[in-house]
Amino acid sequence: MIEQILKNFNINGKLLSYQAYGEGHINETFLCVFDSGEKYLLQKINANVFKNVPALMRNVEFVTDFLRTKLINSGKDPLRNGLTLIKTLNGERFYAERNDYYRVCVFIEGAICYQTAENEEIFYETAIGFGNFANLLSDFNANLLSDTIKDFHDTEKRYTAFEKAVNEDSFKRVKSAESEIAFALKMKKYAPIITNLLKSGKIPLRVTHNDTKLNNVLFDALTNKALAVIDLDTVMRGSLLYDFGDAIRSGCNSATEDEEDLSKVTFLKDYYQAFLNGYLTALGDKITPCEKEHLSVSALIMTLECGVRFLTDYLNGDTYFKIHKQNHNLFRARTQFKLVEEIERELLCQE
Ligand code: ADP
Ligand code: GN1
Ligand code: MG
Repeated sequence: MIEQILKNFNINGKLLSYQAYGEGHINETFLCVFDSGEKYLLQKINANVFKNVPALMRNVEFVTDFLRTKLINSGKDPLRNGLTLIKTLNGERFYAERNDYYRVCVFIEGAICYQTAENEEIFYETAIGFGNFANLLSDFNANLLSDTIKDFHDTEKRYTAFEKAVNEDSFKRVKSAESEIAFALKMKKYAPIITNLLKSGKIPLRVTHNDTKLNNVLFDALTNKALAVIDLDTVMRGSLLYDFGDAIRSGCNSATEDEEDLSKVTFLKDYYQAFLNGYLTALGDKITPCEKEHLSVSALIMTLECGVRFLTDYLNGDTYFKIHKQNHNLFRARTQFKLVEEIERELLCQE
């Protein structure tokens, strides 16, 4: 099956082996090794999540082409410092079969990615990676990009979907998540902050990554320096606060996103400071005073939003995020809410 799909792409040689790869929650990813020694990643794009795959792949191509020129101009290796798409034999960006969509990119060798930040230096480097990414895209024409997921980080709309899931209770799971639901509702006051700043023009709409979790940066395995920002499916117009807040959500957690023992989950304030330093260094003067002022609250909002999304998916019967065990989305929601509590106490109460 995988072999047949790969035959549609512009790759020389014979497939030797393939294996499922990575820990993403959305796409299905396979590492494919050819007899030439070349390695590629084949991804089945999640068409349940991304409703318009052709538009998504156009975005990815726009962005990777734009970044490639910049990388070459600054003397970097575009094959290692960015994603490189392989086209199909027909020159298309993806291959479609029935309602399934596949794409292939060059596998970046000698790279690692982290599921949790092992130390502050790694998280500082993550900030350099995402900060440089934002900086490089700061003169990219945002109007070229389609919204791959409408209202992706509109936290208020995420609450609307959550409250609908609670009211419908289609899977009779509300009872088992009463305290999490109550917590989410208590925190609802934070939901409109970023959306209102954008609506009133107090902060700009930019081209942002929108999924700045730790495992979406590849590191050079030898130097441990940030190598490439990957997972470009959600690159579209957004706020810098989305990217900052979501990175803090994923990297300042002392445990994994799905840790069941909440006593292991704490918000790492030193890591927050390390990320902040790296992000501000990489962005230079590209950040506005109003954005800067809202960085700490964005950490709370993005963590809350993610928790609400996990909880909504739990209530809706786990149709969005891949799950690997029973109650997986509920466990994920709990870690996010524990972090929210701590972020509020550690970052916001003293302001
Ligand atoms: P998802 O949307 O499911 O998170 P990603 O595009 O992030 O999918 O890919 C999943 C994982 O595959 C990443 O976390 C990373 O470990 C690995 N990966 C993705 N692209 C590459 C690449 N070009 N080279 C090496 N590893 C990659
Ligand atoms: C998903 O694709 P992945 O695993 O990098 C999700 C993010 C969530 C994240 C939570 C397109 O990211 O929005 O923050 O899971 N991506 C999409 O781990 O919904
Ligand atoms: Mg990913």
